[in-house]
Amino acid sequence: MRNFLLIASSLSVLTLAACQGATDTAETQASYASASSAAPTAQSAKVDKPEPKAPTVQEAKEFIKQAEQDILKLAEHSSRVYWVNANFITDDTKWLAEKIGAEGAKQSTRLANAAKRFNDLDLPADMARKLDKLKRGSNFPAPETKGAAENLSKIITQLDSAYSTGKFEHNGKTLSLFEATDIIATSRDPEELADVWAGWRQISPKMRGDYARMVEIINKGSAELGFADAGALWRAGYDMPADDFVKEADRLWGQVKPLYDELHCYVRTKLNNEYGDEVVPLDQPIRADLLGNMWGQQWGNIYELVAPENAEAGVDVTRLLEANNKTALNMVEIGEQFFTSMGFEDLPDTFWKRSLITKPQDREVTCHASAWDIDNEDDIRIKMCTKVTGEDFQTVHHELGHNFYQRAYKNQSIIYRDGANDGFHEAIGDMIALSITPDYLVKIDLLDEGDKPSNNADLSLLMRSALDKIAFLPFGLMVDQWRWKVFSGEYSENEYNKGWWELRDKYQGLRPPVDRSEADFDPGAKYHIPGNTPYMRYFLAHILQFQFHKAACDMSGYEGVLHNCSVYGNKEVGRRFNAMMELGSSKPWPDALEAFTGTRDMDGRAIIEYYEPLITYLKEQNKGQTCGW
Ligand code: X8Z
Ligand code: ZN
Repeated sequence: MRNFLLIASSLSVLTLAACQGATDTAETQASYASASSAAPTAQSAKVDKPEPKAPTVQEAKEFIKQAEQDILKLAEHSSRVYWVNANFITDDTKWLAEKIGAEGAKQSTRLANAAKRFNDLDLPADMARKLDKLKRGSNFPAPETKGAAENLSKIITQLDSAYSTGKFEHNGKTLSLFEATDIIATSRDPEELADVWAGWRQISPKMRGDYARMVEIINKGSAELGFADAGALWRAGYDMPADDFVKEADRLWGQVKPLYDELHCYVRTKLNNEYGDEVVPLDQPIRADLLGNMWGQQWGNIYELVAPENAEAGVDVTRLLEANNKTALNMVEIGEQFFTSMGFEDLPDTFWKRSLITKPQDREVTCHASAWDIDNEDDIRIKMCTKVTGEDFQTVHHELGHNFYQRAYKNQSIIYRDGANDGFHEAIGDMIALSITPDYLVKIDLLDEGDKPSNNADLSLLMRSALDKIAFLPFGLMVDQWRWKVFSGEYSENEYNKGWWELRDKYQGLRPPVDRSEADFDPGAKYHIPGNTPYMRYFLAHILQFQFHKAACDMSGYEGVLHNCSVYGNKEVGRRFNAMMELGSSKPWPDALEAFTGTRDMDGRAIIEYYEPLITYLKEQNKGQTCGW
């Protein structure tokens, strides 16, 4: 399933994408044989019923070895199928993706169930960890019922392509998300914004029935794996009890929520100045279409509307890229150069030959950016419909982070070729992008020394960055709050949209620009819902990347303020970063975190330190305002 390859790296991804059909591999025969045709004991012979022999450590070892081989074998095949499907969406490539997805689903279910056989064995920690990962199956597990894997795979393929090929009419023109995104980013006409915002959401009502059926199937699959529902399965992937993870996410949100509240208050006031009381009433959630992003998840595109008054202008990376005639390809080259400056090896030639870097004109592709590891060796690639903008410059670094991580852990067992937790995978490239400071831009000749802003521009730089990173936090949190409630049945099929807006209101303080009802399915208009990618990872990544950045700056001996630190060219930081990355998921994530940062806890204090001057400024500006919604 394409979704499983979004970053082609999470184990669940690989087990589903990679696990081969349940029927006839040598491993299946071996494991079932030993379970069912063991020599009967004297007692069992009497009742003519063989008693299963208790499995041994040696058998567990052989089972794991065979599972690793099976996973690897299917991983490469399915990656190639998904790659072709995502790069040429046609009925035929959908058919191929459906088939291979079903095989993957069946194999991951088979391995998960077979691994349970060793539950009562006292095993070395590493073997127990591998079995535990196998027993969690995939994030979208199919039950063993005949035909379930095929049904699930068909729905997942269909949802993904419905999103990726979605189009709507606006002012007599047919728009895809690619064009609609630009209008939302640049238009300041509330009517036009509302129209395009609602237009894009016409693509998703037809997904609702499929989505509900998918929830039913994966809940059943999760129950067979021993989880209350698919949400419980997802929450179990963090080296701690699932309930503790919920508390952990709440704790982190509690650390950063005060920042978001200040930013929300400030931005609402500025938007009120621009659009007036009717469009932006000061005691209401903010209209979601006014924030420069189709989902109101990153607000950097409205920087001009909210720029701090009297502060020196910062750096506009879009303008710099344009002024220097940089192409999308150049942006990727610059991103690669950052990693190599830290001691990472060049990307392979195949990366440049096989990646998709700009949107093709002649066919349907999945434009949502992704990074791929095709052969679990060195055939790494990105797929992006890159625009020459500061926003996509960030995304390029984000995607390359996935690729460099994949390469760093390639010598681990296939079961461990994954992030320490999924938040780590999303944080690597973002951490690098935090080093794109004015000094760095001068070093790589994108910015003239004479145009470099002075320290008085810090506020502008921080505001631009906070509009993306702080604004993102509650969105990063609410997407899976919604899914968890859908999976648990708290939101039933006829409450999907109501539930979505309940959480958009609660966490983000946003409201829709036009009336919504259950005739809409707004969650389906966000890639990761039809694309079936868990989302909590991005919330965690937004905490972790600042922790990584602080640790990197500390170890480089840097002494200034965090937001001006760049670790460009620092080989020692690269070496230590790699030491964390090459672990993959072979150790519990606190071990990996400790290897790089020296601490075992995720912690929101680094992000607060980073934005410190901005927080002071926002608090001053918000004085006398009634904040909240
Ligand atoms: O989906 C992504 C990446 C691919 S893993 C482009 N991101 C999230 C999103 O676009 O919603 C990165 C930031 C959040
Ligand atoms: Zn990513």
